[in-house]
Amino acid sequence: MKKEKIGLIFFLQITIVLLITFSNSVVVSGEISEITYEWESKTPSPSPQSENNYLITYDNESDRVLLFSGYDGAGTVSQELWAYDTDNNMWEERASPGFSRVWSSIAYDSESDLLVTYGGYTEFWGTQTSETWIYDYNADQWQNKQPTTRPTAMLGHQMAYYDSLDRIILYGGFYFDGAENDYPQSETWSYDINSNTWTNLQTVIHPQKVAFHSMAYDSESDKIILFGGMLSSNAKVQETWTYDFTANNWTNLQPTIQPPATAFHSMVYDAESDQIILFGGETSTGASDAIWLYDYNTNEWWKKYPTSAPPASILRPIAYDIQSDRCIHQEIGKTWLFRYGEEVKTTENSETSSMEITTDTSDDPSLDESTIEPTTQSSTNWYLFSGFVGQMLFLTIIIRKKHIR
Ligand SMILES: [Ca+2]
Ligand SMILES: [Ca+2]
Ligand SMILES: [Ca+2]
Ligand SMILES: [Ca+2]
Repeated sequence: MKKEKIGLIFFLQITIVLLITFSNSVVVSGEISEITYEWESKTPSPSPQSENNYLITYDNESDRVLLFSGYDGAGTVSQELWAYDTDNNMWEERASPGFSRVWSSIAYDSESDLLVTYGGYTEFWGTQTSETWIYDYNADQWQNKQPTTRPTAMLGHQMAYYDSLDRIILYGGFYFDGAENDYPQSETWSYDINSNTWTNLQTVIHPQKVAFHSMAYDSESDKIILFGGMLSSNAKVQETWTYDFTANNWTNLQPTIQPPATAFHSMVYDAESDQIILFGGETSTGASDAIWLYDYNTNEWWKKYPTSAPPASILRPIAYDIQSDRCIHQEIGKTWLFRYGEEVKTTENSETSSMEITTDTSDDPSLDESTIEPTTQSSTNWYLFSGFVGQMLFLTIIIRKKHIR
């Protein structure tokens, strides 16, 4: 090898290494991801005039939150159905079924793309029904399905859609005989819209005979989670249960920490974070505005402390919009959005490689650890340096070999 050639290669290598090293030391950008959980209030107009007792769910095919019925706080129970577009912060009134529902339950069957509501009262202490109605947002149509077999007329029961098996699961509820006697239920039923069939699943083990509990389906774990509820004695329950449809089996999960005994609360599954989100309800200290998260995989509940919250309330449920990763909650004149999840922030800082950020880990060390994505700047520099030393060594050997020859 000619001396000039070796010199040229050596010069080019040094220039490249210096350029790379220099450019990296001037601008170092990184991404910090942290877990955030905050409520945000919006004032869309028009909006539903429902203060509480509304039914709410999310149609994921149409990307709309559907809110049906509800009490206006001034003596009227609404017969309206409204659809909320989270992306555009817009409510739109849709077709009314011509009746209202109180202490009923609602679920969305994603395979059939239909909303289902079963049972409840037609008014406060009106007529107790055992009707199964479906609503199709796309066609804007209601239909009374009139299945031959069905659960008893009841109130305070809860439903959740078991996505993997395409069935709506119903548990609990009270039947009132009209003479001040209530008959709490402990039956687990499944409903298949496609065949319009209710089936009593006759589980051997099941939660207590509760009403006004809450249920949500964890799609990642393929399980329904149930928490809380009220007994016929009016006592509230502090139990976390799971239902597995394939095994047709309820299990009391007995986590070490749980929310206080609660009824009239609401639970949804945050698919983005694989967490169940519990909001509100009534505890021994009254109406609550608390947010709790439950992770089935670790069997742990954690209380969260957002800086703001909607007023403490009972029977003011939330729905989860998977496309926006937001929980939607309605108060007259206000629509509240809650988000729990990772937020990625871009930083531009020459100190990125040595930066350490910690967010609120006081109540949840396992979930709130922040991570800093590119902390590899120092190692990149180290690789460049090693490469440079290696090249120097290589050239020294070649020059030495040439001299020996
Ligand atoms: Ca739809
Ligand atoms: Ca279906
Ligand atoms: Ca899970
Ligand atoms: Ca989330």
